[in-house]
Amino acid sequence: MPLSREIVNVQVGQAGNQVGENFWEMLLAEHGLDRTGQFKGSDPQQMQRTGVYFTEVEYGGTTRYVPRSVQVDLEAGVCDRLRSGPLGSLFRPDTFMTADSGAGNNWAKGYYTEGAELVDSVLDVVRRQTEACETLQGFQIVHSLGGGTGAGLGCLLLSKLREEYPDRMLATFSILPSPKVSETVVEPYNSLLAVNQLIDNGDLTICIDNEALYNICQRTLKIKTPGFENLNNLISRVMCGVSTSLRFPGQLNGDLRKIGVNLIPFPRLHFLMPAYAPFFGTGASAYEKNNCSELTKALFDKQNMLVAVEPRHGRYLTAAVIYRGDIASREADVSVRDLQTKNPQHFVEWIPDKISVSLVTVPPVGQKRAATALLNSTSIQELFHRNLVAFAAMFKRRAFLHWYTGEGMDAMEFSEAESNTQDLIAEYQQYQEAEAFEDEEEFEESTNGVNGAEEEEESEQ
Ligand SMILES: Nc1nc2c(ncn2[C@@H]2O[C@H](COP(=O)(O)OP(=O)(O)OP(=O)(O)O)[C@@H](O)[C@H]2O)c(=O)[nH]1
Ligand SMILES: [Mg+2]
Repeated sequence: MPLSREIVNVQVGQAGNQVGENFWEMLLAEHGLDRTGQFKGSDPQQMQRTGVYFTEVEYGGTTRYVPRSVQVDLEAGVCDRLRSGPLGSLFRPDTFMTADSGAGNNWAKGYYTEGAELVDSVLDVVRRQTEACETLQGFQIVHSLGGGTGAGLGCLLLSKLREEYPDRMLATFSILPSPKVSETVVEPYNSLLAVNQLIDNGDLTICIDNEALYNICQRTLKIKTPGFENLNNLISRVMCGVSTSLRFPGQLNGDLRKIGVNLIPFPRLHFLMPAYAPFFGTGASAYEKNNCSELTKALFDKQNMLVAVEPRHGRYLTAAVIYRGDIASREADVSVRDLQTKNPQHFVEWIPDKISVSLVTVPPVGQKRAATALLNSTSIQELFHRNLVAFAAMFKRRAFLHWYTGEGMDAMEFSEAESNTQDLIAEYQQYQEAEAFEDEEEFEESTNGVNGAEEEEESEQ
């Protein structure tokens, strides 16, 4: 078996563990594994790189593939359900780390008090996993930003991992709250405090916006009142899509760092918007033929994006597209190029090869062809703006602040989170407006520079 560059998955809090359960279920199916982690598939491609997410274990004469994952929560309920559910026997029993206190929707409890008490034992479990790796590529944290545990403890873990593994990639699948899905009043506080941490400690933040998921479920999938299981199914598809080129042999496949290198022109601007195609409702055939250019167009359509912003308000800095199924490389390149030449105003001109393309022949289970994109669009500032407005309205009056200061937090940290987010928004805006050459003078300087060098060469001769 070829060398797998391992990823350690850490799922934190209710959303983290519920999404995580769905993700592992889908991953099992993609790799031909049953719910106990035994291979039942027929395609050798399924087995080649299982080592990225699974550890191979000999157990009672059979080979089992065990998720390289740690399940964390400050209350036991969700993890207990996971353990007694259909995937209960899949995970290593000693990788569940729970407490009884809960974080009660309070970021400060997750980051400073209750979470801080649990974090060292979580790191011990993580370390046991990393020590068994040959070439660890990095971590992925799955969490929501609206509650106390996933957001607070999730960010605390991120900063500890940054300290202990400074040269490994830290990716997060971060779920942003929407009033359409949840009405908890302090969510804007929790999510902005989390974003503040993610800006400085994350390498790759894949933003998933419950608002967009809800809209896709209602408008495209025609589900009247979407539940978490519906939302989480969409998230898992994207998580599988994004990691396809890490998990299967194919052209241009790589690792988390390669994804980062191609997508992130400036370290703070690492907030990516995922898109997926095709989404299909019940009744529509999963086997519908979608040609490559239709898929590509759909990925850059607002309706297929997992963040509820208007992409036309911004410009794309970079993008990565991952095609699955029988799509030819030439076909993919042409459709990506076409899209850019037809819509040049939506792409910054000063990054020439901004869309990277990967191809994997293995399609998702139940589909013939599919595509996933990670978009680095300056329009994501609208997501942070939405959060900032809700945050500022309450913070101006210091509403609910005592719950946080009661855990030892300083109001200063709220102000810092606010201004860090304002700065981030301004940075996206700055690069959105940047031209290849700011004015004619700069353009001439650059061309003179070239001519100047030539002239010099000539005079030397
Ligand atoms: N997509 C999705 N969102 C969820 C799910 N569960 C909760 N959320 C959202 O996540 C936010 C609340 O975070 P939770 O994950 O429930 O909280 P927690 O991390 O367990 O933190 P506590 O406050 O300590 O319970 C809200 O915005 C919810 O709408 C889920 O299964 N899927
Ligand atoms: Mg919880």
